[in-house]
Amino acid sequence: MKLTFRWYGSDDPVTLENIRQIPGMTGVVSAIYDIPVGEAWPIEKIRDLKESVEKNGLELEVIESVPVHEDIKLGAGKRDYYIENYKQSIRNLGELGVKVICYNFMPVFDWTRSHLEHQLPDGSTTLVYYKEHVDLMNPLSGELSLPGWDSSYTKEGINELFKMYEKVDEEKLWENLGHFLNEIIPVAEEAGVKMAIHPDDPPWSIFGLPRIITSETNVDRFLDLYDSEHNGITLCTGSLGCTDKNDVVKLTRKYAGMKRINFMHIRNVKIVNEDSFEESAHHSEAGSIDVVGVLRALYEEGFTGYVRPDHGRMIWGETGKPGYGLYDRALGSQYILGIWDTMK
Ligand code: CS2
Ligand code: MN
Repeated sequence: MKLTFRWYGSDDPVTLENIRQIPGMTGVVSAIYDIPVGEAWPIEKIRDLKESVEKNGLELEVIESVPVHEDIKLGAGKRDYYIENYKQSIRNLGELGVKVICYNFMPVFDWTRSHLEHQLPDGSTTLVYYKEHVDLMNPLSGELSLPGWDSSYTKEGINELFKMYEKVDEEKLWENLGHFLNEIIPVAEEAGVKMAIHPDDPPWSIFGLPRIITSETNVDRFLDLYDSEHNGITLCTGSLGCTDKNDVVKLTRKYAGMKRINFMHIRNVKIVNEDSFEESAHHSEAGSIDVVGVLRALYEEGFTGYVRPDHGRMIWGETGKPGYGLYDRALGSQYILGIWDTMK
C-alpha cells in the first residue's frame, strides 16, 4: 500500500511540512479548488500544484476530486460539453503523472452530517449524522451549507436543481452514470489513470434525491457497467460502513481480489442505530468498523494501491476544516501503518 494524506492546498492549515513529518507518508491527495465545476483543468495549474507538492518531498499521484457537473448526472443541458472537459482533465492529469482520480456521483450534495462538532465523552469533537436532525433540515432554504458541499449554489439554483431531479430516479441516474463511464473510461485507459468512484455518504437517499453507490449489489452493478481496472472504486470504509447492511471487510476482500479498488479511505464510524452514526477514532474498538480486518483483507489480496486516513476528530484543541485536522488523522495513519507492518 502507499500511504497518503489529504491536503487542501496552500489555504489548508495543515501544511505540506506537517504532512512530510508523518512517518510513512508517500504523498498527498489534493485538487485544484479554484476551477469552476465542469471546466477543464489547465495543465499549467496542475503543474504548479505538482511542483509545490514535490518540493516538499511528497508525491501527487491521487486527485480527489475532479467533480462531476450536475448536467452530467442529470443527463441534461450541456452534458456533452462537460464530458469533453472531463476527458481533457483526465488527459492533462495523466500527462503529469497522476495515477488515480477519485470522484463521486451524488446528486447535488456530498457528505452530509447533522452536527460538525459533536462532543464525545473524551472531550474530542466529531462529525455525526443523527437522522432526526437531518430530517428537519431544509435544503431548499438556501441556508444550509456543509464543508463538503459545493458552496456556489444560490437559493434559486438549488430550487431549480431539485426541480430537475424530479425527473431523475435511480434508474435514470444509473443510465446517466453508464453514459459517463462509456465516454471517459477509454480516455482514462489511454491516459494511464485509474478512476475511483467514491460511495455515497451516507449510502442512502437524502432530501428525496436518488443515491446509487450504496451497497454490494449496487457496486457490483457499477463495476459491470464498464469492465476495466480503470473503472474502479474508492472503498471508503466509513461511508459504506455507516450501515451494518454493508460488511466492509467482506467488500474489501471481494473488490481488492477483483483488482477494482483503486483507492482506500479508512475511516471508522460508530453506528448508533439504523439511520444514525458518529465518526470515531480510527482504532477498531472505537467504532463499528473492523479496521484491522479491512487491512488484513487488503494485505492478503496483495493490495498495492493508495490508502489515506479519512476524516478524523478534532483533538488537543485543534481547530480547522471539519474532519480534516492534522492530529487525529496523523494518529490514524500510524495505526494503519502499524497494522500493515506487522503483516509483512
Ligand atoms: C470525502 C468525500 O470528506 C469526505 O468524506 O471522502 O468528500 C470525497 O472527497 C468525495 O465524495 C469524493 O468525490
Ligand atoms: Mn471517504
